[in-house]
Amino acid sequence: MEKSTRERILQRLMQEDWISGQALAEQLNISRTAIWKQITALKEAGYAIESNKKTGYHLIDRGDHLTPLAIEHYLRTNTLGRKIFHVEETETTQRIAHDLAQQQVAEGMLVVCDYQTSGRGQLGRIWHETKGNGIAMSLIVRPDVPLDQAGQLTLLSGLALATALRDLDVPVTIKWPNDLLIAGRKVAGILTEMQTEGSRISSVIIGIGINVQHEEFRDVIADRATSLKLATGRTFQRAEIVATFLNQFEQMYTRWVEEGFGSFVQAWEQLADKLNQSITVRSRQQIVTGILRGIQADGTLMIESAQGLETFHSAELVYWTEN
Ligand code: BTX
Repeated sequence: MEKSTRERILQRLMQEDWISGQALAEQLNISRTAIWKQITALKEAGYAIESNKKTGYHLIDRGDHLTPLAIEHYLRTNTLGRKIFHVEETETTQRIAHDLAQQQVAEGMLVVCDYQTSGRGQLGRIWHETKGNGIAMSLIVRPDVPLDQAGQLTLLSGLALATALRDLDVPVTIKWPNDLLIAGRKVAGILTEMQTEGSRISSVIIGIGINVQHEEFRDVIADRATSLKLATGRTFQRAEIVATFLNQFEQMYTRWVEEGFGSFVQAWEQLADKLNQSITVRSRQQIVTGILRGIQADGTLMIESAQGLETFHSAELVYWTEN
């Protein structure tokens, strides 16, 4: 996607310590007045920029902006997230990603927004967001694997996100199949949805919601939610989290397409919440309580109950009563 003049100025400010208005004007082939107008707009958008008559402009603080430019700054991928569709506000990034996927956009396109007003969870549930605090993103992938393996992408994305957050010193665990927790509270959720063409996968939309800067939550989730800030006392750059996830996920995804999920089982189990502890599982057919023993090579959950070892392909671990 073409970078706007504003994004190009910001990019130059990120690359240089100080840069003069004259140099910017020459490099972007626009007038110094136009540069000055864009700098003013950037300041209004929350970027702290120092101006000096002699030395020009200096970016003091990048702020916590979830823009393509800010994400690219941390991105080390070849394909994933190299094209970003950014909107300030939308009902759900999943809808936009589904539409883009149908327009045949290439694998790796990321949809990201600053504020999602009607985020979707599983089974028609709601994913709550407050403006400017979280990350809501949807990644479009087109894996050439059999249909029945697509569900493993939920586990793989959870593993990549957990690994990325641990790289940022956040002690997350994974609640099978699609949630990330810190000390038993939900900090992130994953929703994967598939588009098919006959018996082929056309695309998988991996939707990820992460609570980052929240200091409180609305009543309905106050007993179960946490944010990176609440749990660690630190502030985070949301763009860095997005990019760190993509950097991690691209490596895992490439290996998964070639080799399958089996080689990720051990890493996944190391981060599994309640491994070897008692847990209740609810599937469409039954509710079972037993010991969580881990997952099989295809991602199926293993529970050791009074009946012996039981496996679950699609089910939910009961931590809270749903509302
Ligand atoms: P889930 O169905 O496992 O989780 C939804 C449940 O989690 C809710 O019923 C509620 O109890 C709780 N919950 C809702 N919001 C939050 C929150 N912010 N923090 C903690 N707990 C919460 C999880 O579904 C999958 C969520 C995916 C969200 C992403 S955001 C980007 C993409 N776009 C979109 O519309 N959905 C995905």
